[in-house]
Amino acid sequence: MRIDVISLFPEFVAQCAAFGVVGRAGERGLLSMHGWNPRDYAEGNYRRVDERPFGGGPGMVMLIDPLRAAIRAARAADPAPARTIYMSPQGARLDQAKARELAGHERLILLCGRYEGVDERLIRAEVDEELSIGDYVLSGGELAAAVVVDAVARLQDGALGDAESAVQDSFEDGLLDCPHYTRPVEHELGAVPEVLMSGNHARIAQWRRQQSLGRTWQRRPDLLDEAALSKTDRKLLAAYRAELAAGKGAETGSTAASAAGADPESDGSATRGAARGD
Ligand code: 9D3
Repeated sequence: MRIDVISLFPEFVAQCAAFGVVGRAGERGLLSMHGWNPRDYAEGNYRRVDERPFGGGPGMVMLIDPLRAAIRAARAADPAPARTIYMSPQGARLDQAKARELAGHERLILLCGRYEGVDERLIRAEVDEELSIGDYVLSGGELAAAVVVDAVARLQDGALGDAESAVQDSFEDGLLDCPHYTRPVEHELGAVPEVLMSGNHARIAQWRRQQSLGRTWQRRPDLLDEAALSKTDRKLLAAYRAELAAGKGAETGSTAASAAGADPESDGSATRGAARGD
């Protein structure tokens, strides 16, 4: 996959992609990145890329022509068709499904705005979609573009090692991750849950599944569609809630094994929608 970044700070996005999984994807030839600076396509001694907004108001707006010339130069640099995406607070929110969709394109052009944004006519003429990374205010599109590059690069076939792929699988079901522990077993901050030391792989898998369900229910109920859970998952979650209500704290790892027989309809409904004490 090839990603072209249109930005007044194109090296910034490239640097963000230079390390870890994404850096390795570059080294393996799974991802190539190219930066295009609209300043290089601006006219005149001052090479202006922005102007004051018609209608008045604070801030500056990015000019059509330097951006359009940069976008067209990027398109012309490779014959494969590119999806052109404007990183914008007005865009649809990036999520894992969108990352997967974008990862399937052979080419992306990510347009990063600065100042108040870009002239609307440029968006209408040259942009296929607008994309936000969340409801908070950034100073420009570059960090958002770096997020897209990271999310999309790790989805390229061969980008992840075996261990990372296995971890990825457990995320793809839309649940939060289970807690992780490593040595030492005993520490002044506490002990490792006994189940993880048991050597019983079925029990461990069940405990981890229960932790994922329970933590998703507590922290991100918006991610959890309880009706879509399997009967086993509903029982595991009910047992997690029951342990929590009993004040034991389901994260001590005591009773995942007993969950299979628990009543799935027991308790928990009173606290739904509120913080669930973790
Ligand atoms: C404070 C300026 N705001 C006036 C109402 C508008 C505004 C303009 C430009 C807010 C942010 C920006 C710069 N942001 C991006 O370019 C951006 C962004 C973001 O700010 N949040 C989440 N995703 C993205 S994608 C691009």
